[in-house]
Amino acid sequence: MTRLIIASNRLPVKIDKTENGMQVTASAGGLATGLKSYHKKNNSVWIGWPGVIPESKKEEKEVSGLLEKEQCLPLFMSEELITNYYDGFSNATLWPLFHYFTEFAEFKEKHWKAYKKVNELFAEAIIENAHENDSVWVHDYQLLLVPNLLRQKRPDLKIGFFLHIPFPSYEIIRILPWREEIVEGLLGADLIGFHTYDYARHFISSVKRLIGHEVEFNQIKLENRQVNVDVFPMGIDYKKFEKLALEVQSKPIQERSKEHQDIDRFLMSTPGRKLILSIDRLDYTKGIPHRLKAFRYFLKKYPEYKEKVSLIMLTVPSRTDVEQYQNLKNEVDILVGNINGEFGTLNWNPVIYFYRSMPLDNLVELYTSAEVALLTPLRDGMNLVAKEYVASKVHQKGVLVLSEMAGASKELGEALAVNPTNIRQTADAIYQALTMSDEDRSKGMRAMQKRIKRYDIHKWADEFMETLAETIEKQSANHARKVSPAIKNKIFSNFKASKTKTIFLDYDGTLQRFYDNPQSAVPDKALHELLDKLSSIENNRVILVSGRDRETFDRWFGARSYTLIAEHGAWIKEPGKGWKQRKPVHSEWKEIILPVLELYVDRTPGSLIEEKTYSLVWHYRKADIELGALRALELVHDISTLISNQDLEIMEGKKVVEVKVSGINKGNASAEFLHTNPTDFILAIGDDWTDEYLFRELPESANTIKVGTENSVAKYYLNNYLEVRSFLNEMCH
Ligand code: GDG
Repeated sequence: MTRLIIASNRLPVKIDKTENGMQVTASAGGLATGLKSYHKKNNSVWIGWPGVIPESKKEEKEVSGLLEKEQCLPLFMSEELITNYYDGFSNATLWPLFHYFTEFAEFKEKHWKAYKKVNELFAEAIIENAHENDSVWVHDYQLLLVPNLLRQKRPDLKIGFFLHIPFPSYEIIRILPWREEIVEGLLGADLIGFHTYDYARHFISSVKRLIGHEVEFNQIKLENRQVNVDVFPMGIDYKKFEKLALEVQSKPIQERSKEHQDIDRFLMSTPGRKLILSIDRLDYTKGIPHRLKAFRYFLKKYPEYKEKVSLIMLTVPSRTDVEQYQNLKNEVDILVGNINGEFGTLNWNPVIYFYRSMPLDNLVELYTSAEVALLTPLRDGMNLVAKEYVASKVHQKGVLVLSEMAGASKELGEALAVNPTNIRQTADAIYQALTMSDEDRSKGMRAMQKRIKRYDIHKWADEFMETLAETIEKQSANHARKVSPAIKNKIFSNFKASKTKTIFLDYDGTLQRFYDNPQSAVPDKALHELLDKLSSIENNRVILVSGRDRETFDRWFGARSYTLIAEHGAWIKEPGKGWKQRKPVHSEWKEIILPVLELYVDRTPGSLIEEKTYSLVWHYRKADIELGALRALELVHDISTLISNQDLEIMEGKKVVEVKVSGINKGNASAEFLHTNPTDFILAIGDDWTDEYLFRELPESANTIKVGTENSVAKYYLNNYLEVRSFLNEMCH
């Protein structure tokens, strides 16, 4: 049975060294609490840092022993590694950058080195524990390099990755000196999950722009496999919060916790008193100063709420050694002091401020008691607190004011959405929340509850794992078509045994790599030698079938002993003879189409026009990848209306749009050739969709090979032009 290995920076439990020895306690935070139950019920192992640095081998053993009971494996790190990898690269580089706080991001080589080192340690620990074909689920920004490190050494593993924080726009990620390594690191995974579609599309755009891979919908096409990118908005353990909320609310007042009784007393001391709640780690991404300013503005604008409303703010200490966090703490302390000083009375504090963490029960007491939750991060991957608040509002008596910059805002559409930097808007949203009718309040709450109850943490984890399994299944179905040694041997022995043989080969992308400028794709010496060798085999005909213009083809191959079919089948040249046209040319249409293409060249920097006898081609390989694709769509649309009454057609190839006289394609040119030159053996290799005409027209017995893993009618595939060359080289022997 295959197992699941989970890897994250922290384990779901942490070890504390106390006077009474080592203690195991649950880790706080969304990832740990969320995945814990999934981990327990499945046969999985969780690898991560245990939160302690053992001082001896004996202590290490003790920690490992304690964790074994929790199905956890510790990854120990030295103090120095933690400082540079965790405080350094993870929290002083990636965290600020990925949350758009570019001014806080540090770029230090020593941090990067430690980050690489720790990612290697994680990969090694996973590899040591992974059986063949196990699944591995890697989590979060501290381990971005792990997927590729695993892929290099253990391609048998099923590798999933989930990012819990935002993936920023390309304009941000491009700032990072190690941006390519980071993106390549992630591409080692089979499936990469994000909380929202925006993060997924930013990632895809970065892959296209930084590495240049092709993308089809949410599939990234690598040379030899595909990476699936998908959206899985993380949920919470809904039932747990619902149950706890019912429990704390149904307790008679005198049996409630001391903290809960304090809240009750506070609320009852003045008629109509209400609590607004916010909970977050004290982090600059959470927008705490903006929130306080909005609350101050609210008190100024709506003075009738004095002594009626308090903001209860639970801020959990976080990364306290880091300067920005210390500065933030000072700023928050001052703001809270100012507001309480300015507005407070003898029996009323406008802001009730806690700088510590609380047990879960107390957290739920706060959720159930607060009429409004005010969650206003400047950036937040998801924000689970928002969902926990909604789940805890079992009587629907609450309103959520939520920043539109939190991933959760995508699912919690009934919340009052605010731009957290807009102080006035946030203040008005607080007012709106406090004055909302019971009916509107419960309608909104019910709708949100229904949604997050269905897509809870269990569903989230199950869906991720199911998608990972499906991704692998698709990949293996695809692999079945890959030219394996057995398929190769079959083709080679047929080739040898056949009396007459014919090989159709496309040029660009099949025998040669793509160049930004198509004229640079000149055949190299090795390619000439290969083609000469192939065509010198007795009773073997080699035909190059390309979309290229005949002048270029003539220059490159005119003197060679093989047949050339140029311009998608418009021209044919037998060895030692001249070019023959397959259909009379008409070219009046070019006067109409050329100015349109020129307009597109002007509007798309980097693109260019190529003129052939039968066609006009707009190349956009050198243009911005997204602009090029967009303009190609527009161009096809514009031209379609222009050519409707003419004998023309549009072909979209790889980074080209070609307008050509219709009824001419690689397929009918090759069929015509075969008609006059019958053969016992056919091999055809091509990479783009113009080659599909060729594959389709050939008899069923033909050996058709597509270059690349896209859908094709070809029987088999090879990954790239290098594999094609080595396949053909082997065939010559
Ligand atoms: C990252 C992303 C994403 C908080 N204070 C206490 C406490 N908590 C619990 C909450 C909640 C969790 O911690 C916080 O989760 P968030 O999602 O709000 O924020 P991050 O810690 O920044 O998490 C975030 C998340 O990963 C998951 O993908 O949503 O965007 O930044 O569960 O209840 N728990 C207890 N005492 C506290 O004082 N017991």
